[in-house]
Amino acid sequence: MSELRPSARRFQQILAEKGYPHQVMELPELTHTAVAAAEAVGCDVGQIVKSLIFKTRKTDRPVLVLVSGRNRVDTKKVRALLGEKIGKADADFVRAHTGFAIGGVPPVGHVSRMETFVDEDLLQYESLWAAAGTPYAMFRLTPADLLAMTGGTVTDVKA
Ligand code: 5CA
Repeated sequence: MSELRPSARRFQQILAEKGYPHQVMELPELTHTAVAAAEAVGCDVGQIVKSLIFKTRKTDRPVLVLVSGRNRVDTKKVRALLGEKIGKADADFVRAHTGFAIGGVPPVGHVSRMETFVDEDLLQYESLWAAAGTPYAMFRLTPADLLAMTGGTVTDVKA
């Protein structure tokens, strides 16, 4: 296997330290959007796990929403689950709390622990693909892996 770029290598190390055997795969094409990622790995766009960071309005806490590449997040549904309004996080907030830049944010291995919600639509697939540290890196996992790795709450978050 060829050398991974630094952030992808760092994420591969994080997986290994946590005892996960999953392999980070670097792709020749950009995978910074769900559609691009699905094309690059040859899967359905619904199988792409988008790792989206939101910020609670009053308390400035990061919230992680793992959503199918097919779906958009209804922030009102997340608000109802949290009991607090949320807004989109900016790039600096995402990097500060995850340790990764937008476009490569993985679902696990972040700097901060955060409340995590998992789109129930992800559970219908046999396998999923998620970002692995850079906009060129992905890894394959099952829905059960995603739940075990993140401890997220499965729920309806889609718009
Ligand atoms: N590697 C792909 C597929 S896994 C990926 O990371 N997709 S993603 O959807 O999880 O991450 C991109 C998301 O970052 C976008 O959906 C959007 O919600 C967010 N984003 C993009 N640009 C900005 C920005 N300037 N500020 C805040 N959030 C942004």
